[in-house]
Amino acid sequence: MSSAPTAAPDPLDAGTAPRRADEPTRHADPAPPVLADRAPAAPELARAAARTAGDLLAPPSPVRLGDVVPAPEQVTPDPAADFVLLPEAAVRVSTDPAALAVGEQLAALLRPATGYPLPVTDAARPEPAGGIALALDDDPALGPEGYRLDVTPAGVRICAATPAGLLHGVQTLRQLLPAAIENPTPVAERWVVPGGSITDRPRFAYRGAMLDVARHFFGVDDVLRVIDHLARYKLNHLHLHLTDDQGWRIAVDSWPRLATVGGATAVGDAPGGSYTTADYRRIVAYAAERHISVVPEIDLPGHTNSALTAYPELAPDGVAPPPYTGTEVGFSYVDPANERTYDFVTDVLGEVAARTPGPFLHVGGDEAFKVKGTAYTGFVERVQRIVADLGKTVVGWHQLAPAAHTDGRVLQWWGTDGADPVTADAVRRGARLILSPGNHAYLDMKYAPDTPIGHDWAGLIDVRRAYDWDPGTHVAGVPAEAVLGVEAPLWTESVTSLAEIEFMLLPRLPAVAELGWSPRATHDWTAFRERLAGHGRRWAAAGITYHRAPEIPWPTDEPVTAHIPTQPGTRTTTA
Ligand code: TNX
Repeated sequence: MSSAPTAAPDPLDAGTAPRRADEPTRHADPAPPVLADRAPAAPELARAAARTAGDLLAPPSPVRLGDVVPAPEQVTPDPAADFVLLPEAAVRVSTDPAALAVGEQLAALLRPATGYPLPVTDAARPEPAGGIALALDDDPALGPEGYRLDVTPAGVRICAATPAGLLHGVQTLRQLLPAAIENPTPVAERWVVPGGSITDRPRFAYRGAMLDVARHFFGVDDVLRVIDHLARYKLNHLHLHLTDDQGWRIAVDSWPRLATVGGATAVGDAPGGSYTTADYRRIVAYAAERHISVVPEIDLPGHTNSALTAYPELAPDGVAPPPYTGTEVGFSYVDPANERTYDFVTDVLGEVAARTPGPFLHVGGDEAFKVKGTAYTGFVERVQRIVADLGKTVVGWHQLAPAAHTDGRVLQWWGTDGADPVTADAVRRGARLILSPGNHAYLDMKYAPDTPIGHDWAGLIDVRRAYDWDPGTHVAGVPAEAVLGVEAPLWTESVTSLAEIEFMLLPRLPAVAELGWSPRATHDWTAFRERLAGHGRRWAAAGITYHRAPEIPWPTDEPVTAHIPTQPGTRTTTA
């Protein structure tokens, strides 16, 4: 740059050092945290001088303020107000245990790569003071999950009405730092945050992802890592598909053989497994710290072969079927004409509800091909009442639609054709929808014909297809007000490892997350693919696997560390 100084400024002459011609005067007072009632000590002077020298030579932030996924509601950049995080910075937080927990999470996210101590302190009115302030204030305009982020040379301030809003602001701040912030060990980097303000809040209340832990079992640590990915993109629900023909994955004290017998198998020859009560509580608590609610699914009345192997009394013929490790669907069911089935449902849902702080219980209801007509709707109506009696809100796949309405009921729509009069009718009777269109949001679909794992029954889903739909208008006759939100399900017939989970989630999960969070006015494929491109570098730095989808302009300097599965994980064919 022609205006760059030819001689290094005198580091101890902060006040008179020459400025670059393009350097605004904003840094004239870099506001070091100097106490007013005493003369600054030599180390403070040296730090202030070094900071000024650094500013004079510094390039602007490599990230623009709007480079955030999901796109924020309102972004006002101020290129004259970049902030640089320095080693002595602290995280100051409102005096509130949940807000302090968010402050601790922020510090834990920033410490590894910066190597800075980043102490977390509480204050009645936290001020940035050369660091980061997280302030709870009850600006009603931000709503239960919104936040405001202000970046000035003096520091970063995130305000929200709730700890959840603060955490969303933290995730935004994380994306505004250079990608090296994701490194697990310290790196030499100028930790600059682009100046300006963001005001942000979600379009939809429910933003989720589903992990099928029944077809293949994934241990607690894998689930916690998936929760981290959800939190990064401001999702607030993790739906766990806990039971299916191939395995029962949650311990139930009153029906112990469900886990010990029903949990022993998985698709193909893969090992089975199930979560103990303590495991499940760990998942729920880890999610709750990230303001994510777990939605447990017990799939009924179909998809129950594993339960029938454990308790043949629930089978229509009373005979235990052989364990099932294939991937066909629709053949198994608990007997809707047997009262013992309702004891089973009441006990299982009761135990799961007692361990689940969130409001929702998911009861499946899909592909029960052998339970038809009034046998099916009668069963569903009884199950809906059981859930209501437990004080929970029932969620089910949209096959529940023909059953009678019950207060608050939520249908998860996984259709591929937005003309669905049966679902639209259930909405007219009061149901709300979670949208998971099979041909846009199903993350078990292949990206392209040569994707080594995944299905294609709902078509191929590249990143653009995951992004290009509008939850507010997708199902005919369903107004946006009836849409609770969106969810991206990952079925795991062909997915066998954490790396494969990540390969299918990334980069499509952020696309669905943006549909759930961002105002429709920000929807723009060209802008999205450019914003998303910078995330490859972040995932690589964090050791996260992702698919280098060809339609995303990934930076070419990025090290390609991503693992791409080469072994097709599917060991059997899918229906
Ligand atoms: C349909 S979607 C299913 C699942 C399969 C999935 C595979 C739904 C509610 N049921 O049982 O795993 O397709 O894509």
